[in-house]
Order: sequence, then structure tokens, then C-alpha cells
Amino acid sequence: KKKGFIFDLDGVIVDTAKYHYLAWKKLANELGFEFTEEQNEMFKGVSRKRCLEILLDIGGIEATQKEFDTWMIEKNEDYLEYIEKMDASEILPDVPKVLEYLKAKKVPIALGSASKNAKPILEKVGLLPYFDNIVDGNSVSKAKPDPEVFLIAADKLGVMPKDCFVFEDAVAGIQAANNAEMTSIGIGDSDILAEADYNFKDFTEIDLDFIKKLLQLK
Ligand code: G16
Ligand code: MG
Repeated sequence: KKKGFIFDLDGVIVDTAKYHYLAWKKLANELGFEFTEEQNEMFKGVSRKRCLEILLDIGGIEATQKEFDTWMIEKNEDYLEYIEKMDASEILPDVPKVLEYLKAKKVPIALGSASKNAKPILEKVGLLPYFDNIVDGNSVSKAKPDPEVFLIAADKLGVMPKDCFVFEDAVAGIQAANNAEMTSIGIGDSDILAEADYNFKDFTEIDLDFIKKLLQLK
């Protein structure tokens, strides 16, 4: 059976959550309130628009449509300044090991991310050539935990959803993979990602024998 692998971006391949955080924090401070790293946890895997809605809720701010749009742009411009400086050193440990292995076995690979900046980030860190398909915030209408992003990815890869494996660091992402009836692999805290079929702290914990076993599943 043909298998496919789908990777989330933020928190799985690179740690861009810290840049999202700095950009949101700057906006919050400009608007006169604090935004903590703890609160930033809620933003993981969540669309930019939804993040701003939550942020304004935290600050108790009612925005006009015009203000809302301006702040969305402002946050993204600050975020892009961080992205601009990224290079291969920001790839999370042992991610290339797994990508390399899958490539060598000619297993199709897709990206399934909520980010509208996914492609430039992959380009910056030099991983774009590994991906057969990119499904990101520009091509989906329903946010995780809706399975849409992963179902489109499976379709593009030409692999049945049940034969796809998804690496995710966000609860909503694990739920999206499960909702797509794919095998979910949690990257991060196994207590938080308890709904995942498999759990690893990070890719250094993933043995290539494990990947091999997944490829041999019926
Ligand atoms: C990522 C992040 C979220 C971010 C979202 C949208 O999702 O985890 O924090 O808000 O993308 O990003 P952008 O503002 O670049 O469109 P993922 O699915 O890659 O973890
Ligand atoms: Mg993520």
C-alpha cells in the first residue's frame, strides 16, 4: 500500500512559535497590555485571524474592521522580519534525518500547515525540495481541528487518508489528523498531545526503524 507523510510546520520542522510570539507581544504592548508566553500556547496551529481575535479578547479591545485589518498586517510585517533572518540552523534537530530517509524510499511528503508564510520559511531553511506538495493557510478554508488541510494533502499526494502519517505539535492538529482518519504522531508533551496515536518529545527520539515499521503496516 502506498503511504504518505504529512508534516506540520511551526513546532515540528522549525520553532517559529517564538517569532509569532514576539510579533503578537509587540502588538499587544502597543495596544497597552501584556501578552505572555503561556497565553501564546493558545495560538499554536491557529490561523492569524483567529489569533488576533483571541489577542483582542485578552486585551479587552473592540476593534473596527479597519483597525483589525491594519493590526493583522502590522503583526505579519513584524513576523516577516524575523523570518527574513532564518537559515538552516533553525531546523529542529533530526528533522532532516527523517525527511532524507523518506526521500530515499521515494515516499511522498506533504506540508500541512495553517501558516500563510509556509513556503518562504521552507525556502529560507532549505527544505523546500523535500516536499512534493505544500498545503498551507493559503489553500484551506477550514482551520484545524477540521481535517481539510490534511485531506487536501493526502489527495495531492495520491494517497488514501488512512495510509497517511501526520507529525503535529498542536492539540488541534492531532485532532485534525484523527478526524481525517490518519495516523497521528505527536511531537512535544505527551500529556498535552494525549490523543495522538504515537508520541515523541522531538525527532531525536524517532528511530528510523520506527518509520520503517510504519511503512510496512498493511
Ligand atoms: C502556524 C502557527 C500559528 C500561526 C499560524 C498562521 O500553524 O502554529 O501560531 O498563527 O500558523 O501563521 P501565519 O500568520 O504565518 O499565516 P502550523 O499549522 O504551521 O503550526
Ligand atoms: Mg504546529
